[in-house]
Amino acid sequence: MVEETFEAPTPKKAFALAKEKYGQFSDLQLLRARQVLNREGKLVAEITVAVPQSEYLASIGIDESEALMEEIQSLRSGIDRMKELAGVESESRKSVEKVLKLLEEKGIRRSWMLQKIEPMLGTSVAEDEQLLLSYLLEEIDEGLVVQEEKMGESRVMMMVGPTGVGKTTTIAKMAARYSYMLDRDYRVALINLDTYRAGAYEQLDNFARILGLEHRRADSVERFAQYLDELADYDVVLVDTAGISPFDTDRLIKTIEFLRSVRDREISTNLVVSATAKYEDIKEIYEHFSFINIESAIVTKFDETRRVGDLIAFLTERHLPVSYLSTGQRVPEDLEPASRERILEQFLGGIDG
Ligand SMILES: Nc1nc2c(ncn2[C@@H]2O[C@H](COP(=O)(O)OP(=O)(O)OP(=O)(O)O)[C@@H](O)[C@H]2O)c(=O)[nH]1
Ligand SMILES: [Mg+2]
Repeated sequence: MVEETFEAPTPKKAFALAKEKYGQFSDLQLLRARQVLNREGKLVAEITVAVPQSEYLASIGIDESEALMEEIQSLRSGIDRMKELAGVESESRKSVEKVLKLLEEKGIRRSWMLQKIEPMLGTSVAEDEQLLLSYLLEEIDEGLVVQEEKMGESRVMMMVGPTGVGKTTTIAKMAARYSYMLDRDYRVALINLDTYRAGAYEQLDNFARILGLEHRRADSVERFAQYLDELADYDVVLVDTAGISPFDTDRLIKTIEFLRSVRDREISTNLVVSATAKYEDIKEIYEHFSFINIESAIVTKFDETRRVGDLIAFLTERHLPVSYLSTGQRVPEDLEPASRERILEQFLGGIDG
């Protein structure tokens, strides 16, 4: 695939530009969408798409075999470089390999670890398995960022994420938590932007009724802005959104438009991810949502797996703060503010034994 980036005042317009140019291609994938400052310092929408290489080359009049030769050449030099590195045989290689393998099986990425242990190579740390393991675990510990629960300030919190991860359940838990489980009773209201799935509104509405919470359904950008205005006196406004798969560009753009429409109120956007997701999936999801300024990750289904290495690997590499852990289906009990100890404990289960 060949990538190209388009810039426009809004994501919709940027995607329209991509469609105009590549709409007739057999495949057009949206890879990334984000907000950037352009050369004039203006906030603009930037969208990166990918199209099939052969069609792209044909469209600009290049023979594919030439391009292929170039690629092979660059691969060759890469292999030569790897051979060189492999030649640097040392005492510590075996222990390094053993520790890398152990953590790799737990989900931590080899490339990340290699980068971290590079300064240790050739020192005594690299020759001692236990020391090396502790060193890497410390690096992981340091890389994990936890966001403290922010109470006491009026907030609008939006949950975004793929379908079925537990966005709505987490909102219900949070609504209860803020309403009556903390130091004081916070005024909580709910807004639902999920107008796609049948029953999405009702799922939360039953719960809102039991707790006596204000709950609104916003089916347009204007309504959303209006409701936020009307709910300005509330301590916490929780916004539920439709699940978006990484292939669903239209829904993503709609969610972004909702966010961009509100200028006078800051919205904290939280990416809801499942602890059971694989590294590549989390990465894809995160990149998909990168247009939106993600403030924190909320990790759900923490009860369903002990293998949280993929998640940890991603969080530490991106320094993405985790705010809450969802640890089961029970509302409201199964929600806790994130803690590094808790995440590491889950990760370490089984490593020592
Ligand atoms: N085991 C476990 N199940 C969970 C957790 N959080 C949510 N679930 C379950 O996951 C399922 C989907 O939850 P929802 O809250 O509807 O997910 P959603 O992200 O709102 O889904 P869409 O709106 O369809 O995108 C439900 O059966 C929840 O009970 C959790 O932490 N652990
Ligand atoms: Mg939902």
